[in-house]
Amino acid sequence: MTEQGSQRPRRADVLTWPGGRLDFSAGCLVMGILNVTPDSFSDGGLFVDKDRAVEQGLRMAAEGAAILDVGPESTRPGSRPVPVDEQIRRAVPVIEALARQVKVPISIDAHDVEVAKAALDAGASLINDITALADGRMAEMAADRHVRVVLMHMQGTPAIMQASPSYTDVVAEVLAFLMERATKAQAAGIPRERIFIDPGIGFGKTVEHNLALLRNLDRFVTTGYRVLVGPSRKRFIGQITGRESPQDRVFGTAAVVALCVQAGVSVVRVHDVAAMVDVVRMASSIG
Ligand code: HH2
Repeated sequence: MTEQGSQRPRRADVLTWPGGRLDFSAGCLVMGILNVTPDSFSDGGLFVDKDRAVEQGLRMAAEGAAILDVGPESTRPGSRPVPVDEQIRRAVPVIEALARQVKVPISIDAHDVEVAKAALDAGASLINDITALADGRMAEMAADRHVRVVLMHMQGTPAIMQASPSYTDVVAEVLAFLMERATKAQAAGIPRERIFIDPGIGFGKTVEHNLALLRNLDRFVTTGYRVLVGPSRKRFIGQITGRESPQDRVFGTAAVVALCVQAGVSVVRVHDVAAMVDVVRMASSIG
C-alpha cells in the first residue's frame, strides 16, 4: 500500500441492505449511466424507448457495472427542468423492468422528491441528487426509506452554471459545501456509511476548476465519506484533448478514471462500462 493509501480511512468493505449490496473490497466500483432522456449531452435519444433502455441496463450489468444510474432529466449546461410527471413517465417503467432482471442496485438521478419516491417504489435503492438534498424533504424521505444517497456539488443551476463559474479556492469551497450537506443529511437521520460525496465535475466549473478538484481527490477521500466522481465524456476532456464528439472522449475518460482509482475513489460514474471496468481493474491491481 502507498503511503497515501495507508492514511485512508478504514470503512466497512461491504454495504448491505435487504435486497442489495455493494462490495468495495476490490476497490472502486463502476456506476453505469442510463439516461432515459431525448437530450442528454452524450447518450441523449438513444434510450428513450423503454425496451432499448432496459437492454442497455442489462448490457451494462453484464459488463460489470455495480450500480445502474437511471437519469430522466438532462442536466447538461444550458438545460431546463423537465416536469416531474414526465420524469416519472420516463424512469419508472425502466426501473421496474430492470429491478426484476438484475441483481445490481439501481440508482435514480433526481433532485425532485416525487421522482425519487416513485423510483424507490419501482425498485431503486439509491438516490443520486445533484443538488445534494437542497430540498429538505428529500433528506427526510431518504432517511425514512433507509436508502443510500449521493450528494453532489454544483455552483448555480444547469441553465446558467457554465456562464462564469468563480471560486476563491475551489477545492476548499466544494469540500466545505459537501461537509455541510453531509452533516445535514446525518442530522436528518441518514447514517454516515450511506452517504457518498461527489465534487460535481463540470457543474459550474471551468477546466482549471475540474483539474484542481481531480488533483485533490485525496482531500475528499480522507473525510471518511465514500467519494463518487462523474468525469465521463465531459466537456473538459474535449477541451484538453480536442475531441469534439463526446463519443471520442473514452480514452480521456479512462485517464481520469485511473487517477480516481489511485486517489481512493469508491465509485466512478461512466457511460463506457466495459472499458472502464478494465481500467478500474488494472489501476486497482497496481495499487
Ligand atoms: N453528471 C451528470 C449527471 N449526473 N451525477 C453525479 N453524482 N455526478 C456527476 O458528475 C453527474 C451526475 C451529467 O452527465 P450525463 O448524465 O452523462 O449527462 P446529462 O446530464 O446531459 O444527462
